[in-house]
Amino acid sequence: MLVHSIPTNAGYDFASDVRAGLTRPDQKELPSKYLYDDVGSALFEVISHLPEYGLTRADERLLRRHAKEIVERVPGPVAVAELGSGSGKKTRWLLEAFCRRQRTSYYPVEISHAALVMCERELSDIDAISIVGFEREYLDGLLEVAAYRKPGQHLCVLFLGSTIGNFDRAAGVDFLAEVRSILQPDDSLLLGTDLEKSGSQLLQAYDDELGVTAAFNLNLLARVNRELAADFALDHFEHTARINSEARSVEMHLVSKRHQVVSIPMAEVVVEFQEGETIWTESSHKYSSDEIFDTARKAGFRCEVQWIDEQWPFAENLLIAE
Ligand code: AVJ
Repeated sequence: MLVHSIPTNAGYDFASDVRAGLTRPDQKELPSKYLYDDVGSALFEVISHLPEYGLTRADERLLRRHAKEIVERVPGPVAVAELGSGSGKKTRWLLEAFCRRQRTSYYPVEISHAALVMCERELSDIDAISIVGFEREYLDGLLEVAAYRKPGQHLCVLFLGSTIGNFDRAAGVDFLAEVRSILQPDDSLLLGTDLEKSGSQLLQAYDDELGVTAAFNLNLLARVNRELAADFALDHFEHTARINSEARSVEMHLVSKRHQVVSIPMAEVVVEFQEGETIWTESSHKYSSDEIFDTARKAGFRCEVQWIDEQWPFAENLLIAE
């Protein structure tokens, strides 16, 4: 066992993204990737245990139940990269199966330092594993991982938890095509996708009774306060979840409860909010099981196998690079 971490080289600029998002003429927005600072990652971890939010448990069930078969279907020998490892808990079943087949290098790519540390700690006891974590954005991290590839070694990329859903459908295809461009034929991508379900089930999942998702969403404003010296009054904003039936997504917004002016010194901007105006912070697109075959093809993969959970509509899709 070896655990090693490559620290951040922050390839993003929080201040300019906040400024750009909050000065848009129509719908104000903040990019959802900023939900995951250390506090936000910890809150998401709690969300994944909520009874209303079945997504993570479905993902885990599928990986646990089918780990052996998934690994048998992945062209080897492989190094395993994971985009957004989170705590690493659900990856255990897969990595144990990989490590039973061969000694395996695992490269988690994760923007949250705390999540990366947790994941390394969680998985370091697996026999025949070596872990090198990259504190990077997905594509930057994957490019570095690909540079570590040994001759004859395939890459298997894990993109679990339906993070793909945060992109709209077209951007999702573009992202997968970018991943594909870093890969070689017969490399693989295990893609987790949340499937379509009823509006009421989605609204409960994204606006839970305890208010954890509300805290997760509001933490984004708290983060702007902490890191950019802003003066958002959190109790003047309210979390809400909305169904977008045209996009087949559920959206999170922060609603301004009154007319207000907020200054964000380190983004060099002052922002005015009307009563009822919202900041759009996340979209979570839901897929039909069929369209994933088409999505894969458009991005230069073929979807070889799909495993679907019976309790909570969710699919694990094994994509092979063509
Ligand atoms: C981690 C992106 C899959 O979209 O369901 C959970 C994040 N947002 N509750 C999702 C989230 C609100 C989650 N993903």
